[in-house]
Amino acid sequence: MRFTLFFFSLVLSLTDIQKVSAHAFVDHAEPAVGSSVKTTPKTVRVWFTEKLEPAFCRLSVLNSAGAKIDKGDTHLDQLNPNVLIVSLPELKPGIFKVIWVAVSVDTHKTTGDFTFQVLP
Ligand SMILES: [Cu+2]
Repeated sequence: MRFTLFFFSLVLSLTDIQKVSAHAFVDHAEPAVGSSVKTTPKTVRVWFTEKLEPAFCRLSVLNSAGAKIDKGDTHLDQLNPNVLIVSLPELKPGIFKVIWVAVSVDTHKTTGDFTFQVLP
């Protein structure tokens, strides 16, 4: 039993070493990074380059006054563990900033932000 545990943790640490360079960064998003959209999106979806650890991930959406306007329900896409989703209220035209905090399954944390615009 003790040997099995030792072997298991050895395999885990080797796996860890292989993944050491794999941090989660934004692959693409909906609305797209820097885009202008005419229809108000119901959600912001962000595709990351790695599988995410949902408990430590967050998407925040701020309006141009810097107020947080998302519904605070950041969650993973049930079908794709690389995708974070947060719901939005009805948006008025303006520029919105998405701030993301991502922790990949290798426990590395990355952060960043991007904007999109809702046209009148
Ligand atoms: Cu990493």
